[in-house]
Amino acid sequence: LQLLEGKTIAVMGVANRRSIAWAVAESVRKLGGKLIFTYRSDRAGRELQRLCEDVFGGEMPLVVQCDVQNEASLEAAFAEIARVTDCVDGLVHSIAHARVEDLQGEFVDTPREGFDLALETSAYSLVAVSRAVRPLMKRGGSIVTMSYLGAERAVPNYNVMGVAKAALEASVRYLARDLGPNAIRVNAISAGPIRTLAAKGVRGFNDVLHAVEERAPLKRNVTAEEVGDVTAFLLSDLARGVTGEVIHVDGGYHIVG
Ligand code: 0WD
Repeated sequence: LQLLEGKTIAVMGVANRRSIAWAVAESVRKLGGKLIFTYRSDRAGRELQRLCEDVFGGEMPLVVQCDVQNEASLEAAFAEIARVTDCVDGLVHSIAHARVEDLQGEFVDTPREGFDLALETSAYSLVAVSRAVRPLMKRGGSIVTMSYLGAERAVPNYNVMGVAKAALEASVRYLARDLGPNAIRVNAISAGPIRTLAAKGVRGFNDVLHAVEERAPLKRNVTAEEVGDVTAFLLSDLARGVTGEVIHVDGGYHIVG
């Protein structure tokens, strides 16, 4: 089944092989999509280079640096993407950041700088990236971002990131409204907890994993591959009627009391 054949998909946010974004890339590749990657840190860039060499061998995808907190970096990255490909059909935003000290203790203590940083990197970045990719989505397109239950509920320790995810999910709805007339769909996946680099920053993450195993209808945690597959679905024409939506890929955890 080559659901993404003929489509070019830009994937942002691979830090290493455990990243959700890398699992998304694997799903896209299996379904015949052509990939473009963006990364922030030099370390992530080297990791990505290694991962791509393993998987793509001779046919290396375009890999560009893009720090979403830096307007010049964003502009340069999308200018480079525009030089190499005339059309982008999908974009995966798998980016978030907050200071470790703001992901523990009481939310009420979050200082202004920590709040601003989390919201800028994790929520505003989707707005900036959507604006940058819009002119490249000439045949319409699909934008997918990664959220978490902390957007809807006050989850222990998730704190400022929960507020950032709430802003992210609201941004999905407003972006869907703006870009819909251009046949560009915008959706989020609310993923269950997955052991990644970013997850290491959240206090009590193991307890969260255990709670899902115990209480989720599927009685287990989800994998990055499962998130990758639903992302691929949202990127594909099978989801052509879906926009402004948040799909939970969490083993059903959010529905139980
Ligand atoms: O349990 C989890 N792991 C869940 C993650 C559950 C539900 C949602 N998510 C979300 C995260 O909040 C995030 O939005 O999924 C997304 C991807 O997270 P991940 O795969 O868990 O984390 P990781 O592998 O650490 O990738 C996050 C990456 C950063 O890694 P580095 O080490 O380079 O900071 O986000 C990127 C970066 O690649 N990133 C940025 N990229 C560009 N510009 C920036 C930035 N300013 N900041 C962070």
